[in-house]
Amino acid sequence: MPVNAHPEYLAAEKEYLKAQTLEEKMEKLKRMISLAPKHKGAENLRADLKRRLKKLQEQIEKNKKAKRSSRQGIKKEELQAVIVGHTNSGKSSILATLTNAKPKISETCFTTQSPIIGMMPYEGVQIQLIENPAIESENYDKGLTHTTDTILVVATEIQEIPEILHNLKSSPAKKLVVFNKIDLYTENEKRKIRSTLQSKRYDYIIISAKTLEGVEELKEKIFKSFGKIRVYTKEPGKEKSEKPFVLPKGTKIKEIAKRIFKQKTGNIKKIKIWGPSSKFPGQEVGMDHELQDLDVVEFRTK
Ligand SMILES: Nc1nc2c(ncn2[C@@H]2O[C@H](COP(=O)(O)OP(=O)(O)OP(=O)(O)O)[C@@H](O)[C@H]2O)c(=O)[nH]1
Ligand SMILES: [Mg+2]
Repeated sequence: MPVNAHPEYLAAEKEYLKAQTLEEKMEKLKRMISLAPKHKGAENLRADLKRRLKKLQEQIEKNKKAKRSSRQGIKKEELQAVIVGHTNSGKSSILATLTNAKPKISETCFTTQSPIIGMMPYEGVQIQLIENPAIESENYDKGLTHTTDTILVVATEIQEIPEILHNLKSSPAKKLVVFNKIDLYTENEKRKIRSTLQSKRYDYIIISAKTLEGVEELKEKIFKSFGKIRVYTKEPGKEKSEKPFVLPKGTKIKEIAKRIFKQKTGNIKKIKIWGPSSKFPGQEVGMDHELQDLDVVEFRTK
């Protein structure tokens, strides 16, 4: 110890070496600088610490910029969910199971370093899913959680959930708890997990990205979380459209009519409906009829 450093300085140095993120490192380094010996013999040490601090600050700024530009590259689709959770919880595995994306999956921590996008087809609609890097890493993009519709909170232990939800408090998105790696538990343990999740009143689902248990139900829950309905249209005597309209719950027929016929809704002579909102197949209804998920509407113009 040629510069006769104070024990407090040495303790700060230890913490600095243990720090996980760049922000944490910067904080500890600032403390080291404030505790560094002030005498002339320690001049080099002080200069070195300041150099390190400058480098760290530059690195942090660079990462922030990269994050901003990577987010600019993500165009938000109409229906979007972001996958959030600790490292190794299986976020990439879930993304790979549900979408066309091919993220790297590995047992080593912090494999995903930037957001990864995938598209999940679900009964005629496309849902955009984004894996956010681990919540405890410096690559985690909090901004994504503010603009998305739904957040999939991935956890493999009950205790993680409240802490992650707390972190997401400022986000207006719906939160769906996805308890992953359920294949690692016995039936008895599973029952306990289920009843705990229930008692905490989480909107939750238990899955295994490995055995695919619960994955179909997860897709359905993701779609339902958006609070949207799918409505197909058909022309008289023809099959229903391949792609549905995706509309807010409570939408009335006139909204679809406006989209299809623009100013010419006056040309519509007859409206028929099949599906959940109809009393019987082909029921004749008016413009104010409220639509439900999976309805089929037929407009007759003459
Ligand atoms: N047994 C079991 N293992 C799983 C399951 N899902 C993921 N894994 C394994 O858990 C490890 C981590 O999976 P990833 O999907 O890479 O996890 P991640 O959350 O994306 O992790 P990072 O991107 O590194 O933060 C891998 O070895 C996966 O094979 C599961 O349902 N059951
Ligand atoms: Mg990953």
